[in-house]
Amino acid sequence: MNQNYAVAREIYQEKGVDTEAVLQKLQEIPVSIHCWQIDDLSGFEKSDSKLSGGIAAIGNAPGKPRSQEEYMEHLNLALSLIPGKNKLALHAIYLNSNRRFVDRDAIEPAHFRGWVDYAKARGIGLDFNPTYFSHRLADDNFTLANADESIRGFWIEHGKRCRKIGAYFGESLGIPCITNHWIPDGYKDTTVDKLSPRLRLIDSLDQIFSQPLDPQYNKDSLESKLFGLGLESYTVGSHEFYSNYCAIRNNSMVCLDMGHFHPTELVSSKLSSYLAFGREVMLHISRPVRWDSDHVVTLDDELKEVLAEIKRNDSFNMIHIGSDYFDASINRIAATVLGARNIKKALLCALLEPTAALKAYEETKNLTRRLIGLEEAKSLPFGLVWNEFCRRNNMPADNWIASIPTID
Ligand code: RNT
Ligand code: ZN
Repeated sequence: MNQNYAVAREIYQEKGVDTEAVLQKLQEIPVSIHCWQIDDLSGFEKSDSKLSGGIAAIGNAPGKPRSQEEYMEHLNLALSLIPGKNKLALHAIYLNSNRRFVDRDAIEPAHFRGWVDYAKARGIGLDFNPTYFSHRLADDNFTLANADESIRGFWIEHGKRCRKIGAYFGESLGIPCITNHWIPDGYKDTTVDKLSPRLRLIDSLDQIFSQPLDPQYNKDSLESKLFGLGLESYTVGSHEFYSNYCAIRNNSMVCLDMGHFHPTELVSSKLSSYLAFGREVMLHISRPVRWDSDHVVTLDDELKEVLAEIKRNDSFNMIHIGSDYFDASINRIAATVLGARNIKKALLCALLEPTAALKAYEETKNLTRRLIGLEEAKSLPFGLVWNEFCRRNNMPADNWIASIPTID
């Protein structure tokens, strides 16, 4: 056994933590890696639509894939450097349409057969995202809440088709797909009628979800947001809106994106309120810097706290972990790997936490020991366990960047 790991194992053992059991769990808990950091959310759609919807991949680092083939090479490389169990989260614009343009209201499972083969070959599951942006019918930033019935109908059809593709993923792979719906809808400036768009959104969602799908194949999540670029004043799909929709309709779960809240609001403190009602939650792990900037995820306190919450409540079957960031100012393959590894590192920290002891302090009202215990846990040698995890996955623990040829 690796000497460093042996030392770490002993140190954790003294704290009542079994690192072997932890390594096994870390191997099995899936993290859904988003496919869109690799190419700044460009996708494979044969259209010249620009990224829209109030989001932006800012930067011009060299090495952006110039073709679908190159995109796949970059994705393969990224996935080959992320240890443990993964899923891959796709967006509808990553369809394979044989060099023909297929509009969003016409996409079919067949356009994603290649991805199913890809996932099968790797033994991973797929998640899905309808693309309700970067399209001429989203130019006014209204999709499912659009007052124009034909435009709204177009996007409803897109949502319905995406759920079917999600179910196709789930059925083909034997791993449920989570289809996450995020719409940009909203206004830049002071809004007079905030209610009507929300009533239209309820109606659109009800139509999209009118066909029940086996949750073994497809589950849906609804992603709320506070504001977007050019959409600063009003967002139809707010946190309260979707929380109520999901609870009342009981046909979907909320998706909490870490960048979609007021800067002092923490996703980590929201999770238990959903668990208390037996609700599942989808997570978009992101990193906001001053705004919803979608910076590459770093191993910061809030990331560790989110993962710790899931572990402390033993809710890995209820809270689904996915990544969402896009930074075009650094190497895109490295960005994908770095953020994903940081999520897994935070997961490792959570699993290594001596939670039982900490909970006992809390139950016996020993709040001094609780705080000391939390602080001491921070300097335990989790990095040595991480290195062992990478070793067992036949992946480099450090200097993995040397495997990325497009980097200086
Ligand atoms: C946008 C949302 C959404 C997107 C992806 C591309 O603010 O976070 O999840 O980032 O669908
Ligand atoms: Zn998101």
